[in-house]
Amino acid sequence: MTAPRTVLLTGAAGGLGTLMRDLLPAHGYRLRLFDVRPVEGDTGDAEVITADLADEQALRAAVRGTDAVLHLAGISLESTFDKILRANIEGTHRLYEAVRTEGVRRVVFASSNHAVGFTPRPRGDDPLIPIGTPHRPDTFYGLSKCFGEDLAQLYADLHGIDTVSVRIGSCFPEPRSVRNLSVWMSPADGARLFHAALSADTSGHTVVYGSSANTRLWWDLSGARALGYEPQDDSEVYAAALIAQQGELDPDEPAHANLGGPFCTDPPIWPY
Ligand code: NAI
Ligand code: 15L
Repeated sequence: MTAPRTVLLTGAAGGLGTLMRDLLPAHGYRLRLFDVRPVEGDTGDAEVITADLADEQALRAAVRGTDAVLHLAGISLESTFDKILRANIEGTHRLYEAVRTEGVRRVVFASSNHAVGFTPRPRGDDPLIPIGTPHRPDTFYGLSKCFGEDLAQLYADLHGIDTVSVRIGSCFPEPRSVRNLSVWMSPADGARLFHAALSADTSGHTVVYGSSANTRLWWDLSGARALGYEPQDDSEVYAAALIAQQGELDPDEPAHANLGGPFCTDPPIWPY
């Protein structure tokens, strides 16, 4: 496919959206920013749309004329089922309907490690978690990401819309926990991976894990690399300080046993 140039960035006012709207233009994109909250700060020459994913007309207008969508908008932590249903499940469905109606051919979907959060994390010489591991959500939030991935598959099979679903680990400026050391995606690597996902010559629905090339990696990054992603960062530079502060992960702790970490306990416990 031709490399997309104009990209609709949903969730542009959020943490990851704010990082990506700074970093993605350097990869050659002109961004259109969409969020239910006003997008604060310098938006450069980007067009800004303040609207809810529930607003079909606003979504259609937002999608119209773009080459691809990077879909970050939604509730990003555990919440009530009703709130998750509205923002993540119905919202993502409405977005795909707008994409289908307006003839956009590529979506990059911000899935999450929490779609497979109850998968036991590797220990010792265990193999890395493969991309084909079955859905095993740890929260209603994770369940909505399973839905998003399946929705992407449906729209690929039925309507020929290509999606790359990125099961993001933790994308913050720095890792915040010992668990994050295994799943952290630096913002710069995040931009590299989203760029690869937006522009790769791939069709149908592709699912990849999203992280930096961490020494303590828990999952297989080969799918992301096959898109052309070349991670440059490793969380190991933060390891000594975080371990001194929080201690090593305890394999007998329920909050440390699985990929999703503290999302697997009720309620989830900080730090993630
Ligand atoms: P965030 O909570 O900071 O940002 C989400 C944005 O979506 C907010 O600005 C919010 O206003 C917007 N939003 C929520 N509901 C909306 C609606 N109905 N209509 C329009 N906009 C709406 O989350 P963050 O950290 O920026 O994450 C972005 C995406 O990436 C989320 O989908 C999240 O699930 C996913 N993700 C993020 C990870 C991370 O480490 N930051 C890890 C795994 C997945
Ligand atoms: C996610 O899916 C969340 O959106 C993000 O805020 C982090 O908590 C991340 O997972 C994580 O697993 O650390």
